[in-house]
Amino acid sequence: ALNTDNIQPAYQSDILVGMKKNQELFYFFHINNGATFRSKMSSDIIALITTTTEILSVDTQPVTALNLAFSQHGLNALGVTDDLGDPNFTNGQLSDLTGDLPGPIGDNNSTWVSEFTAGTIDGVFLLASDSVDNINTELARLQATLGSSITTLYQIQGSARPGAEAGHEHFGFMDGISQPAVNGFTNPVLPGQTAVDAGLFLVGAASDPNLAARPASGWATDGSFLVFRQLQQLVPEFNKFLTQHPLDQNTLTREEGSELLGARMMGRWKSGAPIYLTPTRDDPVLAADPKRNNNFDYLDNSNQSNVDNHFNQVFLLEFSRQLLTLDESRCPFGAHIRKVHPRGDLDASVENPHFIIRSSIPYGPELTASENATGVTAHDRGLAFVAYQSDISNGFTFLQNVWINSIGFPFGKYDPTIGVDPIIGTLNGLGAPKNISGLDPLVPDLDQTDVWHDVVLPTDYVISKGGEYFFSPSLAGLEFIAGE
Ligand code: N7H
Repeated sequence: ALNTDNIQPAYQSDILVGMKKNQELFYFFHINNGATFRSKMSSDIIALITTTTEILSVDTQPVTALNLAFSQHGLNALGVTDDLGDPNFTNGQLSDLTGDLPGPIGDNNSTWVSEFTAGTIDGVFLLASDSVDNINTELARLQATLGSSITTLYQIQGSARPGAEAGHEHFGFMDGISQPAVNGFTNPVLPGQTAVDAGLFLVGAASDPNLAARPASGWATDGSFLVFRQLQQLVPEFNKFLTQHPLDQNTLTREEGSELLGARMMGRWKSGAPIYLTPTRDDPVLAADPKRNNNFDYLDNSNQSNVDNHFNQVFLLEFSRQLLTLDESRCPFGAHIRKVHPRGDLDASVENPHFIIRSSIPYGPELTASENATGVTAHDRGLAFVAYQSDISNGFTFLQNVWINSIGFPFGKYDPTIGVDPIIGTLNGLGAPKNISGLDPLVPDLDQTDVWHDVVLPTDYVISKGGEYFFSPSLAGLEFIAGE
C-alpha cells in the first residue's frame, strides 16, 4: 500500500506501483523525426501517460495504462542535451558488456538479439491492460498518431501466467513478494521490509545521492532509470536438472528432493515461502501471509525447532571446525534472494544503498508437452525484467556484477568460493558449468579432509538476450522534452 498524501500526480505509474495488469507490451521504437515526435507528445501522448495516483484508484485506472521512457540515444534524437548524471545510462547497456569477458554485467553479446545490439532503440512504450486486444487497440492509436516519426524496432508481449500460476514466473516460483519500502510512501511497512529513502529510486528527490549531478533546470526530477532485460529461461532444462539431482534421498521422495534443490537455489519454495523460515518443507499458509513471508534476516539461529536433526548435525560439524560465521543450514549463502538482498549478512553499521524496485512480467508461452518430454526448450520464454533506481551503478549493475556474478559473495563467510547466483548468475554468459556451495544440506561444504563439496550446475538456465537503459521522466519532464 502507498500513502497517497505524499504522491504527487507526477510520477509514471510503473516506478512505485507497477502496471497492475495481466498483460504488458514492451514496444521499442526508433525516432525518425524528433520535431514531429515532440509535437505529438504535446498534442496527444502526454495526456495518455498513466501516473501513480491514477493507477492506485480503480476509479481512475485507464483501460490500458501507458508509460514512456527514453534511452540516451532517444534523448539525443529529441534534442535534449542535458547530462542526466548517470554514466551507465549515457553509454547504454551494450557498453556494459565491453572489456574482457566476463564483461561488467557478465553477458556475452553473442546471446543478445540484434535489436538490442544495434544500439538504435530510442524509446519504449509500456502498454498494460487486461487483454492483448486492448493493448493492440491502444498501440494502433499511438502508431496512427506518431505516423512515420517512429519505426517499430522490437516488441515483447509479457503475460501473467494462467490460473493458479498467476504471479509465478516460468520456473514456477512466486515472484513480487519482497520490495523495498519507500520512506514517505509505503504505509504500512511490512515486517522484514527495509525502508529506504525515495532518492534511491526517484531522481532529484532530496535524498538522491547524485543530486548535484542532475540537470540544473530540474526537469529530470521525479523520474527514474528503467533497466530493461530480456532474460530467457530454459525451463525444461532447469526442471530436468532438478529431477536428476534430488536432495536428501534418505528421508525425501525423489520429487520432494527435487523441490528442495530448487527451493535452496531460489531461497523460497515455489509458493513463495522463504526457506529460511521453513527449511525442510513448503508452507503455503506462511507464503500467503504478507506479515510473515518476508520477515527474516538470515541472522536468527535461535529458533531451530523446525529444522530437521540432520541439518543440525551438518551445522555442528562445520561449527566444530570453527569455520562458521553464520550457518547455511536454513538457506544457502548463495541462494538467489540472499545474493540480491543479503539482509543481515551485510555490515549493519552501513546503510545498504543497493535496492531496486522490480516490475517484471513473464513473457512467452506455457511449456508444451513435447518440451516437457524432451527436456529441451523449443519456444522462447522468460522474464521481461524491469528494475527502477536513481543510480544504475548502485542498483542493477552493482547487483549483477558485484553480488550475483561474484563467486565470493556474500563475503566473509567460512567458504570463500560460494559460487555465482545459481538462478541468474553466470561465469561467461555462455553457460560455462559453475560450482555452487551450500545447496545440499546433508553434505558439508568442506569435509574433514578439506575437500569442498559443491553442486555443479552444468550450464546457465537463464540467458540474457539483451536490454537497454531508459529514463522514465515525470509528467513535467515529458513536457520539458516536448518543448512546452
Ligand atoms: Fe530475482 N524468479 O522468479 O525465479 N527473483 N529473478 N532478479 N530478485 C526474486 O522475493 C527471478 C533477477 C531480485 O528482497 C524472487 O519477491 C528470475 C535479476 C531481487 O529478498 C524470485 C529472474 C535481479 C529480489 C525471482 C530474476 C533480481 C528478487 C522471489 C530472471 C537483479 C528480492 C520473490 C529470469 C539484478 C529479494 C520475491 C529480496 C526476488 C526470480 C532475475 C533481483 C522467485 C526467474 C536480474 C532484488
